[in-house]
Amino acid sequence: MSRAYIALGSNISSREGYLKQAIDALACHDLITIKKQSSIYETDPVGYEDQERFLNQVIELDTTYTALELLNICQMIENELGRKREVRWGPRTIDLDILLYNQENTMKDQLIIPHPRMHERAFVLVPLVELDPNLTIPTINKTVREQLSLIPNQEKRGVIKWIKRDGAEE
Ligand code: A4P
Ligand code: MG
Repeated sequence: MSRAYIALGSNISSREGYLKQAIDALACHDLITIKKQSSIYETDPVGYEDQERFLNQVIELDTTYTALELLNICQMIENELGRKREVRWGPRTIDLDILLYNQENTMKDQLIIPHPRMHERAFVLVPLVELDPNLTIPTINKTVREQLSLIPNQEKRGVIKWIKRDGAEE
């Protein structure tokens, strides 16, 4: 059995709906068991900034799929949920990134694990610390808590726990 962490992100309405549908679609697989879900965070866009704010979340799962099989499943779910790839880092119904797979270090054409930008991103580290602060990122040999403490406060302020309000736009 392998343990993986997946980051989810959406900035096209209904953002919460897309997060939920993606988690449900992963949970449908017999060989995947979702163990934990972080809170949902509303986050300022990073990289390409001229776009709507994201909802981001991280989940922990156990699986007997290989990392590549898991990537294929994630990409199928992205396609089913209407993901279009027009602008790099641009708006998306759903993005599913594999952050960690056991403590493996993988660099293939289609798959890099740990995700190469995870350690720079408050929108990944904040929810990940919530799931397990002592998790190690093997490429930098630091725990996620240690790594989050190195992120500038200004970036952390762009990651706010999201609370659903009745009637509000999701
Ligand atoms: N790929 C390689 N490694 C992985 C991995 N560990 N997990 C390949 C998933 N995919 C991986 O991804 C491009 C290619 O990366 C895939 O074909 C896969 O084989 P993509 O999902 O098609 O394109 P993308 O999402 O635009 O690229 P990427 O690299 O996932 O983007 P990032 O770096 O994740 O940035 N701001 C906020 N606040 N919240 C966000 O969620 N997301 C992005 C996307 C930018 N800014 C954001 C957010
Ligand atoms: Mg992606």
